[in-house]
Parts: sequence; structure tokens; C-alpha cells
Amino acid sequence: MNHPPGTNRTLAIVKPDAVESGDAGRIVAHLEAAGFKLKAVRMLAMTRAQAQAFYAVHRDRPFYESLVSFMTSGPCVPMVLEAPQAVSGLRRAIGATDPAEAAEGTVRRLYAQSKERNAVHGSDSDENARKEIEFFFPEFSAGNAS
Ligand code: 3AN
Repeated sequence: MNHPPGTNRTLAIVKPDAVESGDAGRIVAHLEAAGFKLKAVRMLAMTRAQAQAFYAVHRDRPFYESLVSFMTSGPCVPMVLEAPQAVSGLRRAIGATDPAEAAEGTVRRLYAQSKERNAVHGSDSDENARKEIEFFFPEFSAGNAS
């Protein structure tokens, strides 16, 4: 799908902890207010196989099993966001992995409970953004290059 020059796309996920606590709408609104345009959104309960595949890069980390259990503990809300420098902008807006280290005003500072239950995911590179968008939104597979 085409998008305006100078903008690109990234993937955010409102994780199960934030859906459960009723903060999903506030998090989407926070990201929109931060300048991201919502291009696609869905809600799903990830299967174990999906969560394992999504976090395959972490499969050797000690927190992997726990992360997969957490991510399959309830529905999550993946979304495609568009903005100039979308990937770095989203990482800045969500804050550090550990909410205790996240800057004031970031989504994780406001809504996350712990390093694992940290409310949101944001793609960490343009390449991963493309893969992760395609993972949840196969209709975006063509023309997502930034
Ligand atoms: P980020 O989400 O900030 O990119 P990653 O990619 O290092 O962080 O980690 C992916 C996910 O794994 C995190 N969002 C978090 O839920 C979980 N995680 C990362 N580090 C830890 C940890 N030390 N203990 C528990 N869970 C963790």
C-alpha cells in the first residue's frame, strides 16, 4: 500500500496486561496524540505458536517461556502506525523496556507494571517493522518499504 513520502510505518501491540486493565483505548489515543496515524488495528488472542513465532529471536532468553505465557494470557491489540521516522518515534513514545527506567510521559511509564508486563510492543527496526506488520496484517505485505 502506498503512503506519503517521508513517512513510514511501524507495528505497535497493546499487550494483554493493558487490554485487561482497560487502558487499550487510552494507549491508542496517546499514540495518536503523539503524531501517529492509525492505519490498521485488530484484536486477537495469540496462540502459543503465534507468540513463539513472534518472539522467536528471544527463544534462548531465560524469560522466553514466561513471555509466551504472558502474551497468550488474553487478547492483544496489534496496530500499524504511520509517521515520519515511525520506528524510532514509537520507541521514544513507549519508553524503556523496564517501566521503572522509562521516561516521564511515555506509555510504559504511564501504563506498564513490570519489564515483562510492559503494556506495549514497538518494532525495533524498519526491517522488523515490515516483518511484524506482515505477521499480523498480511494485506500490508506489498509496498511497505519506507
Ligand atoms: P522491547 O519490547 O523494549 O523491545 P525486548 O525486545 O528486549 O524489549 O523484549 C521483548 C519483550 O520481552 C519485552 N517487551 C518484555 O515483555 C519481555 N522482556 C524483555 N526483557 C525481559 C526481562 N528481563 N524479564 C522479563 N521479560 C522481559
